[in-house]
Amino acid sequence: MFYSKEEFKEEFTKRLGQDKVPQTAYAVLGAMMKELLEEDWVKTNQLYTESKVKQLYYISIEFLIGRMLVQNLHSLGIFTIVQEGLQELGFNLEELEEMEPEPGLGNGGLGRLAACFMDSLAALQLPGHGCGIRYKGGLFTQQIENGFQTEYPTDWLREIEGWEKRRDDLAVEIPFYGRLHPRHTDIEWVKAVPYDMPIVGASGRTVNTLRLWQAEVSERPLPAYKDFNEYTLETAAISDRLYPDDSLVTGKILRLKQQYFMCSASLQTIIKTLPGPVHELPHQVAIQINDTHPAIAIPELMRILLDEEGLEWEEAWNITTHTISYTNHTILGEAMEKWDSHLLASLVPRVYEIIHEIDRRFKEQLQEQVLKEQEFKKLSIIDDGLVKMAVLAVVGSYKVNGVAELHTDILKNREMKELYRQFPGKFHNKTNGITHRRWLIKANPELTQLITQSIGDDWLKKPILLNDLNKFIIDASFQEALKEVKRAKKNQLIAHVEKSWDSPIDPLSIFDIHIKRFHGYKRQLMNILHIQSLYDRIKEDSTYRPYPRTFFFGGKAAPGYEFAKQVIKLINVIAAKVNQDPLVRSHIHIVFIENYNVSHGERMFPAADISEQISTASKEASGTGNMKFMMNGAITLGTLDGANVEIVERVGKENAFIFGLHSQQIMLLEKHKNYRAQEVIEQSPELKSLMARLLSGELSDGTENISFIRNQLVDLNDPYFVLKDFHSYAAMHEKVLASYEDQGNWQGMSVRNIAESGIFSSDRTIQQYSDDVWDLKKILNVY
Ligand code: 4GP
Repeated sequence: MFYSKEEFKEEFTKRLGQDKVPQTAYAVLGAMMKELLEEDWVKTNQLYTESKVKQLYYISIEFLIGRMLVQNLHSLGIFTIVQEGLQELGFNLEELEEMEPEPGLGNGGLGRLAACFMDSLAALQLPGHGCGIRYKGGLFTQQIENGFQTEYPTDWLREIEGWEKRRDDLAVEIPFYGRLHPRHTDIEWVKAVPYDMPIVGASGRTVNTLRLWQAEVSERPLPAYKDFNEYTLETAAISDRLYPDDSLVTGKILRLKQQYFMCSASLQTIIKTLPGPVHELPHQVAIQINDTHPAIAIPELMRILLDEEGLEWEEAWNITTHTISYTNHTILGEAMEKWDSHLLASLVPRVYEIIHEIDRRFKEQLQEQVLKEQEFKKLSIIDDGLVKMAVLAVVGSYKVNGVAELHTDILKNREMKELYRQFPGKFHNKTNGITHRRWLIKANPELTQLITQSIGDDWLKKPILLNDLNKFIIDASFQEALKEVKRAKKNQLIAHVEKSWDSPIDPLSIFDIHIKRFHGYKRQLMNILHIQSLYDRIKEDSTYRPYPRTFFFGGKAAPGYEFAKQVIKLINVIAAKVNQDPLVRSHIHIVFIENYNVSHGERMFPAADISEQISTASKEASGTGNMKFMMNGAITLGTLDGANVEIVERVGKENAFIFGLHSQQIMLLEKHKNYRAQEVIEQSPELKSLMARLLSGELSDGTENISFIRNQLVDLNDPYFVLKDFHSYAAMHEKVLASYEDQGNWQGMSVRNIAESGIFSSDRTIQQYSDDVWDLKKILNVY
């Protein structure tokens, strides 16, 4: 360990030798970091084993962890030493950080939440680990070519000078296929090899583990019917890509294989390393399943308990339903997984048999009640030849939660109404959170410093203390300093973006940022249509010369999601037109950030003035980007959806820009089917003209086919209410402009947002999960 800059420099120089290129410097620094945390990692594990404390395993198909180097420097409390030391040796830490590939282990909110949770567990010194898949390629790399999203394979593992440790000694075998009777034979075994990544707790010595499984060929004999080459390819595919295309049955099989692979490997290891008898499992282990992807853990745990541990059904079921808990992250039907029974029965025959039995027993219980056919159907795990994983997840776990108050209410009263009636005690809310260590301390050291100068440094460990900033709301010098920070962050973002974006960005403009996956309900379409209407207005009305705004977009569309891809194209077409127009471009400017990822986010959240959170009310389960913006002083322009509702409750309506239909209104329109998009268009000359030009192709560059956008807005009657909310959205934008003119008030709003953001730290969320669901004890790694 080095305790001073001088010690660091000495050690670093010694290891670097004569080879002073940044690549070597990066490798040396990485190696030093790994050594530094190794001892704490080993000790933490020993401590957990010896003290037999209850441990949490968080199983998730995604972990969007972002780069680790600088985060780990912060956690180890040596960031400043290293940064300054490197500088004195002629290296730039930021430049070295850029060499670290971004782990491609996640897609969006679900995976980033899992990463924040890992960070908070370690920071709170709680014994909790992640279990996932070590995708070779992860999610695709997005490039914008001629305005279109094109997808390229990502190969982050090839480059990484890893933080991970391969653990051959802990490999396990996963059974696929085969015949069950008289006993399970003809199995295709797949070997699961764990790669462990350290998750370093903030300024503590706790180092938890993110265990990622890689699929490899097994040494066990293959069944006679199986071709070895085919088997090898199929095996490698399991840990090759995140979310393989599932439009064909081969893709569906692969997704299911991934899920079973991840769950079986994790559970086998958990059971194998259990310190006590297996019936004590619920006291020794908590297993959280992140959405339905790991729901197959429920029958798999049953399989292990019944077949390998020899327990009776009742006991095994009792253990399982006191060990596993489930978080739902979305009410979108498309994301509530349903698997074809035949597929399950063929791929994992014993697991399917168990699901069947769980369903049979549950239905038997239900027979004792008077239920309508529709209710019974909703409660069926197996229905119409499909296995409904969300129902299985609820029936098989002891706690079920939504991720924001509104979302949990919708689950209880609508989406899972029937299940909630059966199991009222299981349902609870845990509003999401974000780690302030990455999203404020790391991403925005300038703001961190300002806050610490103003209220001391206790907030670093207890982010709720950001509340103390409320006393600076009308403090002119604090406001001035905050403005300075924002300016600096905008300039840094510009410097970064301008390398790849060829039209200059005005640092004095309002930065209005919309970054998230592309999806109909997230309504990037509404944003771009509004920008087009601003363009028209500037051209037509010589008195309309609004304060300059830069609209940023970033995010990926799922490869098979044509509508979302057309929205990306539309944004880029309109961007080209707007940015080239000498009159318009001094008022509005559009920037599309290619291949948006965690590192981009770290630059964008701190630079934002406006946080676009404009989903159709009731559709966004929570959102976490909204919290990252807020913590960095941006003001929410949004609907009353997801956690926006709780943000507005904290800051007050006057410190946010809220517009649009409420969730109740949306749900009523959906229920009664009495929304007519065409009528809305007819009543608005502005929308009429916009739509006519959009649908005629005039807004596109002639190469683009907007049939999916047309289909959504016209044929499908605008299911996300883009047209219905358009005018209130536009009006709120005007209010933003007016408010920005009063800088004193604006800065006050910004302070208020930061001051109230502490509650949205994932430390709060994790503590609540721990208290209400997992029952973990804080363990100090002292030696
Ligand atoms: C996301 C939700 O869309 C988002 O609202 C929420 O904040 C996030 O999970 C974390 O809870 N869902 C997904 C998904 O990313 O794949 O379903």
